[in-house]
Amino acid sequence: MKVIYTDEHRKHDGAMEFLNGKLVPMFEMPRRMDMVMDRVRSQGFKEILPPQPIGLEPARRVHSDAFLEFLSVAWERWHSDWPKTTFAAPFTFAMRRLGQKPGKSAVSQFGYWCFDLSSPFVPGTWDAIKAAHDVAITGQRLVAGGERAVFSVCRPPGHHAMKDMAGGYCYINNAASAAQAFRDGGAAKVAVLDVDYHHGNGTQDIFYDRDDVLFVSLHGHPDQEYPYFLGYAEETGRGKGEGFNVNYPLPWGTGWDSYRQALADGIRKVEAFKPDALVVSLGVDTFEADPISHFKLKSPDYLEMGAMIAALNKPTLFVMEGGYAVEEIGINAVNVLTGFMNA
Ligand code: OKP
Ligand code: ZN
Repeated sequence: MKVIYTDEHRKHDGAMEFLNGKLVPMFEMPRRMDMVMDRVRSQGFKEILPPQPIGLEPARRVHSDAFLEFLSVAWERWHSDWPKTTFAAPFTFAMRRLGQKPGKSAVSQFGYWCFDLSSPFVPGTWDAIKAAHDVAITGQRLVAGGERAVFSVCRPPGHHAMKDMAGGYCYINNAASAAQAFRDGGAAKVAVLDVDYHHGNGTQDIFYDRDDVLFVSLHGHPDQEYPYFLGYAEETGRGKGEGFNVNYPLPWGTGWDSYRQALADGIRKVEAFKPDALVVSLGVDTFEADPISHFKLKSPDYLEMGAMIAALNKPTLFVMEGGYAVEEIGINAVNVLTGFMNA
């Protein structure tokens, strides 16, 4: 399996985040991808390729122009208002239903284009965002060109990024952009299977009205877990998209036995949809030792997960999302790929 990777992600290092009433060092850190790539190399993956300079055109198909414009100038805007700071995040959030528009100040713009406090900007953030998207679409093009499967080592992650909002460590939705790129490249139907511990609210948002992209997500129940407002089983799609959004909210403490049953059900839904391509939002924060999550998967379970995904027998793009047990993130993520390849 080819692996797409670049060191550009290192430029994004967000320092601190709020977690349950405390300001703590950010869990989403560059070392995560070092651990993934160490494992990729030690497990003998030979073809590690840099991304092509794809640019933002694919992202424009799933995000608004004004939102992408914000991301591209967010750090400069912040820096000109607050030159003595090295970290940008909102203070307040726009109530868009009242029709507000973003104001001129950086604070106003951050509050308009972000839905939470966990997508900070530092000087290199935009470069890392663009690189992660290039990594995703480079992988997508290889799969569209005939590769059985490719692993796009994206950082920052993407599945919380909505059409016009950043949040949850995410800015551009790499998996959604890749799914759309499959469509634009001629695939009639694409499925996105999101196995990250957190609900892929951004991907759901982007495809909610559509019947050409099936979104299936397994995640911590929103009554208990981030992002708290979305991810319920009742969210099944809207308009012609009705029936093409499938959520499996699972309680804290979920282990492989019940996870496997939900995954098998989700995989049956993907199979029935008969997609031409599959995008996997690959988060391994379902791991028992993950510091911000509450599922109980063990490292060997990820081998079985990979084998179950392989049984779909679809051209498959793996897009890296979450996973914060840094010492084991490489083992767990690469176990999915190994299980897939050995199936
Ligand atoms: C990103 B991904 C909860 C704080 C949550 C954001 C979590 C984003 C997860 N008190 N912080 O889906 O792995
Ligand atoms: Zn997650």
